[in-house]
Amino acid sequence: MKNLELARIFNDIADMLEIKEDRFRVQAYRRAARAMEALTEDVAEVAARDRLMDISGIGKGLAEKIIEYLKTGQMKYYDELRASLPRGVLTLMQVPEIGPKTALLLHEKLGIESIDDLEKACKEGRVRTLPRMGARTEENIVKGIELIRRTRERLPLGAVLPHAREILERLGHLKAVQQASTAGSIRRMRETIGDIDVLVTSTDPEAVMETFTTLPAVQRVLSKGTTRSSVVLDVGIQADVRVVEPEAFGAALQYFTGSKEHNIKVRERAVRRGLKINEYGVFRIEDDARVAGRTEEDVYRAIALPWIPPEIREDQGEVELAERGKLPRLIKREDIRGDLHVHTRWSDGADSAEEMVKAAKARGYEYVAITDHSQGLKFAGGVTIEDLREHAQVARRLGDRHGIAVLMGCEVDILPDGSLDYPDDVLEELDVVVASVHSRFRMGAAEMTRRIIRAMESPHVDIIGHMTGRLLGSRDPYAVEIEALLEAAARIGTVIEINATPERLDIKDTYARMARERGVKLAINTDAHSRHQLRYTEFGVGTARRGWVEPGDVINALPVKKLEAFLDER
Ligand code: DGT
Ligand code: CA
Ligand code: CA
Ligand code: ZN
Repeated sequence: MKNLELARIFNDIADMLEIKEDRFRVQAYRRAARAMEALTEDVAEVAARDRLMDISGIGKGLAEKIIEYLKTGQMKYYDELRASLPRGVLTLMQVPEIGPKTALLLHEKLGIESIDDLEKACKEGRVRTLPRMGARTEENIVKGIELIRRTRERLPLGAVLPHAREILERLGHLKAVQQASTAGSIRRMRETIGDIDVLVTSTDPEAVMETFTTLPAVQRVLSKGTTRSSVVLDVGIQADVRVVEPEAFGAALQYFTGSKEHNIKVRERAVRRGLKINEYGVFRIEDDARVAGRTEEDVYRAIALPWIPPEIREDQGEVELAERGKLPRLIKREDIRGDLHVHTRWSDGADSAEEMVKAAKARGYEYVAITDHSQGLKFAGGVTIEDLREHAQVARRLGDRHGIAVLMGCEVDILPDGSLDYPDDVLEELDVVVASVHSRFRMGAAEMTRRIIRAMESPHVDIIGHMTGRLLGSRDPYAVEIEALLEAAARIGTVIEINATPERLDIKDTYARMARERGVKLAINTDAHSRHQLRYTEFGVGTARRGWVEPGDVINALPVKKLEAFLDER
């Protein structure tokens, strides 16, 4: 699939257009990049059906560029832009601290062309000689460089899962394949993935490996055998496929799903019972007889445990709880009855409110909240008070028309002092208010914590959106006192969001668990900026499950009447 490649190219084009200060087209290309990221289908197939322009954010010009790239592997416009800029400028912009102007300046004044050059210049104190740069800037740049180096080896789950599914599907379609599953961190829904692990059972391992190593997405074959092959996919991640015997499928699945720490616990437990567990099965130590292995349930049963969901196999107390029959009843995707954080073209979304409402209905939701950005957030198309009131009327009619409850809301910006970007009387008129921080990320932890608690204390704020502000691979969470925030949320009754956008997953799994332990209610929201992104819910649910979250903890698992009653009471 070329979807992510195209997303990267469009993002690069947007970066280069920023240097050229072509505001309007920057937006268009960012939107197109998001559309490519969110597209579940192979873009080549959409192109083959001549339906590219049905994708939100893709017009005629962009569709032509996509087709050009699919046909020739090149995009002239992209190549020309690249050629028109000095070497290295685009690379420098990968560093979170560096915008287009700074990148150009660094190149012109200091001759910096690479990230290594930049790091050296910072450490030697040369960057501070430039206008508006100081020792603090140098420190922040070095931190930014460390962040990209630290995360570059792993990719966000959201970028990897479609590829893993593609592999499963292609192999699963082979006649010679009986069972197929992902294993490893993908199956555990970790937020980032080191490599893709896939297991299959097959009567014809050679055919499986031939298909696997020649998939269109394979860039390089690392090894090819009959029981195991490894490749590198063109998105830059390794994938391993193992073929195992049907009698051992459950044991192999348990073993390769991990985590390592969970498996150590499980193995120790087996040994205490005179058993040995490995990827081939569960065996009696005294006579090596196999007692289990065909299914994972059998493996866990052999050591007197119920099956444990992969997302919580992290040795964080799950084995002990399983032993006492007290495992949580983890939330499932089907439990989610609506989305409470959705953007439309009224601010920076790619689709109209009506399209979002229809898409929510098509997912089987009972409700959806329209929550565009507030007035002060100019770069994200913040909505004026007058427009907001008009939108509210439109939104309510949409609900009747499409047979789904449409809640009118907003994502109100939390200003640096903790006050909100709409006055109280405006917020009061809305059904649901998400409040989030979008500026001044660098204040100290105490000040940031006070800022967010002050927002929670507003009687109109229902939900705190993406509470730590992190972007996987490009921005660390802001300094905040998580426990203080969760305790305030519990005291005040504020709902905390699990933002399901794959680069955010904010709050993260461990914080979600801390939240529910304190009785804080959660909302699993996509923050969708196009109708395709409503599917991000699964990543939020994965994060919630890793945080031991049950349906009763999540307000958008409530039926619509109960949700409305909950919001009214607040
Ligand atoms: P990743 O790929 O870094 O995102 O994380 P995982 O958990 O997928 O790790 P990976 O791919 O190295 O191995 C997959 C699973 O296989 C791992 O979760 C547990 C199991 N495994 C791998 N190597 C070992 C090992 O040396 N000892 C044990 N007990 N288990 C292992
Ligand atoms: Ca792995
Ligand atoms: Ca692996
Ligand atoms: Zn948002």
